[in-house]
Amino acid sequence: MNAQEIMKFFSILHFEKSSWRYYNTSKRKHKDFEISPEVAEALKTRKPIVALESTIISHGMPYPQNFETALAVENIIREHGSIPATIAILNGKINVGLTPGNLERLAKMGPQAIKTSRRDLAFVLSQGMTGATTVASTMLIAHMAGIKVFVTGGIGGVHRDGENTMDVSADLTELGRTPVAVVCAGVKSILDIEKTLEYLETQGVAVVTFGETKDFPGFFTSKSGFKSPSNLSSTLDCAKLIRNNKHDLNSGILIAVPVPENEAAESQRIQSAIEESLKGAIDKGIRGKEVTPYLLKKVNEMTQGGSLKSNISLIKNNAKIGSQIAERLSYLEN
Ligand code: PSU
Ligand code: MN
Repeated sequence: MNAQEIMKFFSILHFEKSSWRYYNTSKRKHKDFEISPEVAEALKTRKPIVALESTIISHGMPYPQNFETALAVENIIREHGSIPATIAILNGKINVGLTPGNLERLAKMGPQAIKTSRRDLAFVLSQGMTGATTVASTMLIAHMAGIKVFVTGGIGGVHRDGENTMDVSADLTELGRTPVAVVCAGVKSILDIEKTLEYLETQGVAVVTFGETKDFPGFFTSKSGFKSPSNLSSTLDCAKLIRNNKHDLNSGILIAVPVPENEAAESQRIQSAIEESLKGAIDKGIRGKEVTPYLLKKVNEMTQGGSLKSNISLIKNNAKIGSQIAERLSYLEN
């Protein structure tokens, strides 16, 4: 820190009672913001970094597959040139970059960790709780830490019957307001894919399909039957998109990578499991933040782990592509 930075640091400490303003203005210096040595070093030396969410670990997959996948995904990111930064809230502290021990702790906690979206952040932090971050809150924290690329499996969206329930994931509004590129496998048909794409347009989110086709992927299947506004077929082109977005706009980007054909789940079996689970959710009166985890769990049970297997392969594929995108972006920026 030079003298000017030190002055700024203390003036913020002195005048900013609200820790949120403090995060925004001084980013990495907050006492509740723990950055792992590996990620801190990568930020300092401008190495490519890929953010990862933690709700997928606690609420998206069962133990021990969630732990094994979290470790494997981090390694794939390293193998393809970037540094992984898994984000979570541990005992009221925002952590960027988790130790394997902490990844395991979250994996074992499962839904006992609080599913923490943007709305829940202040509560979880103020109560010193342990929270797993969703796409929305992971984007927000990644942006504060200076990370521009984020890899996950699938994002939240407009739920079926969302026009009546108004159940629209905060992931979509976050994409509209936070300049981070989210690499995912599209949107699951537990959601209304068409309305999700409409809502992303309303929010001004740049949506691209990675590859030769414009079809927006349907998570378990490479095609959802709905079109993306555009497609890009190289990781360098994705990096250029991120670079231009960053210069001119403040909104996010969604890069949808179709599941590799040989890993696609048996679509008929998954589709009927989804329909069945949706009925179950309505009958049981499952609402709000419980809906997505409930459906993921049920679909996995009903396909005897078939959906989980496909889920794991596609997130690994996303990790590879996302790491390459971050690497190309860093090449363009340095
Ligand atoms: N979709 C998945 N797996 C997941 C999620 C969604 O296929 O693990 C998680 C992500 O963390 C996402 C969140 O941000 O669920 C969305 O929840 P909601 O619909 O309540 O916003
Ligand atoms: Mn919701």
